[in-house]
This record gives sequence, structure tokens and C-alpha cells, in this order.
Amino acid sequence: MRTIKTLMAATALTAVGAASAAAETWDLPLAYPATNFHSENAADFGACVGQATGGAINIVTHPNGSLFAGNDIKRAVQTGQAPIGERLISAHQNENPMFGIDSIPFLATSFEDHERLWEAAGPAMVEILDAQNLVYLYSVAWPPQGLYFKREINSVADMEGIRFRSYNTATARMAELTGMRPVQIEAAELSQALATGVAESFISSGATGYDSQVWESLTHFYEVDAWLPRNIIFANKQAWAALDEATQTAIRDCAAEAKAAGLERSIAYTNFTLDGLREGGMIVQRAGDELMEGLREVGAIMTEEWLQNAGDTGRAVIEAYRAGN
Ligand code: PCA
Repeated sequence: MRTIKTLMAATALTAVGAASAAAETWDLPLAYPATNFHSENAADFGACVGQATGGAINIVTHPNGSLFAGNDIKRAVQTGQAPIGERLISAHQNENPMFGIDSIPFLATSFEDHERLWEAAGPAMVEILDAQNLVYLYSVAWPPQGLYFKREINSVADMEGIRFRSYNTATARMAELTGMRPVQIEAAELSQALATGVAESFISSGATGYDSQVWESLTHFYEVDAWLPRNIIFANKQAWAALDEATQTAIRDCAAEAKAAGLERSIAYTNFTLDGLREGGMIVQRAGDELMEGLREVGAIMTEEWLQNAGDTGRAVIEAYRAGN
């Protein structure tokens, strides 16, 4: 069995390897730490591509914003400074409202609903990215977003004046509407921002709180399930077009695998990291009714604002998603 597999792998290697002249290194900038599930998934994707292309494409991941800071990754790939990259797409909602479709409060709050929303948004997303010189490869959701604080919070009124770390338009808007003071900070800088008091609260997954060991500065995590934002892995269009068809197919196959594996990882990481926050000493619980009510009011305003901005394309996607409910 082992021999046959090895033989088959060796044959595949020769076949594809012979077709492509030289091995090419593709640097893949990532914004999140190496141990984060997105980063591990991207590393596995890279290994898959290396194997499937017989070493013709050697993907090298650069986690934690070490090659480009999160906010610069998309532009770097668009302009060909990097052939491939991973980015939290909702951080670019200012370029196109559709990029923020995954951050509409309380629209799709479970992995299941969120995947359906993404299915509905998919074709439009591919087209928008294409017009920006990007080839969509795969995308993976973060776990549901909840609120981190350094004291007990029972209502929106309790949030007044708190310095709140934002990571996209929606998080900044939520801060404004709840009377907090937003400051945009990369995940890679989060621990430091909390330690120095630049930020004292934020919304994110258990994953990012766990990755950043936020129990060193904060005490409470409220499960709110506001939305599940996504990271997208995309390639530069010219770098992609330079690949032969067999290589493109091999990468697409690996991307399909990474999409499915990433979802499984995200689901598994959800409870694992919430337990990790508890072990770190934090109080992890569902938000109370009064807080949820207040957040839902804010969410309704944000939903209306998004629909206004997103026009027909956005409305059509939301309607298609809602029709499936
Ligand atoms: N973690 C990322 C984005 C969403 C998430 O869960 C962050 O906080 O930057």
C-alpha cells in the first residue's frame, strides 16, 4: 500500500514537475499569528500546492503581519508586490460595501447561516475582486464575534466612553453607536494596545482573544454572536495568468480542500479558545438580555445603513439569503 502510494506520488511529481520549467516561490503574507487556525490552514494549503505542483510553486507563509501589515496585504497583492495573500475582507468595506456583507450585525450568526450568506455573496465577490486585479481562491470564516471588557457590562449604557479597538468599518461604527471611542488596531498589535491602555475593549472571536492572551489585561468575554467575518485568500491576476492550466487546477483543488478544512478548524477553534479564555481566568458568558437588546437596536441601524450603501447588488444577495431561511 505504502509503496504504491509513494510510487504514485513520485509519478505525479515527475509529470507536473516536468511541465513547469523552474520552481517559483510565492510569498504569502498573513496578518495573524502562526498558531492561529487561519495561518495553520494557509500553511497546509501551501504544502498541498507544493505537493500537487511537484514543487513548481513553493508557497512560503509569513504570519503575524511580518511581511506586510494586515491593512497593506490586499494592496500588496493587487500591485504584485506579493503574488498571493490573506486578508480580512470586511476591513476594505470603504472600497466596496459588499466587502462588509459578512459584518452586518445579527444577519447570519451561526456557521451554518453564515456559509449560506457567503454562498449567496460569492459570485459578486469574485467579480469585485477580479476588477481589482485579484483572483479569489478560498475563504474561511472566523468564529462568531463577541465583546471583551475589563469589567462587568450589562447594557449599552455601560459602554459609554470606553476605548474600543476596531478592525473594520462595522466595528468602528458599532463603537460610535454605543458611545465608545474607536481606535483601529491590527490583531498583531492588540496585546500591546490593551497592556498600554490604548484600547480597553474590543469585539472579536474567542480565537483572537486567545491568540493575544487578553486575560492579561481583560476580565470579561460576552458571547454576542454579532457576525462571522471572513478572511479571503487571493492571488495577483498577472501572477495567476502566468501559470499553466495544470498548475492552476492543482491550486484550485488545494483551495477547495483548504476552504472545507478551514471551516472545520474554525468550528473546532471556537470552543477550544473560549475554554482557553476561561483557563486564563476570564469570565466567559452569554450577554445579558438588556445588553443584547441594546446591541440589536444598534444592529438594526447598521443593517439599514449597509443596505442603503450597497444598492441593488447588496440587496439582491441579502434577499436571496433571507429567502433560504
Ligand atoms: N479576529 C480578527 C478579525 C475577526 C476575528 O475574530 C481580529 O480581531 O482582528
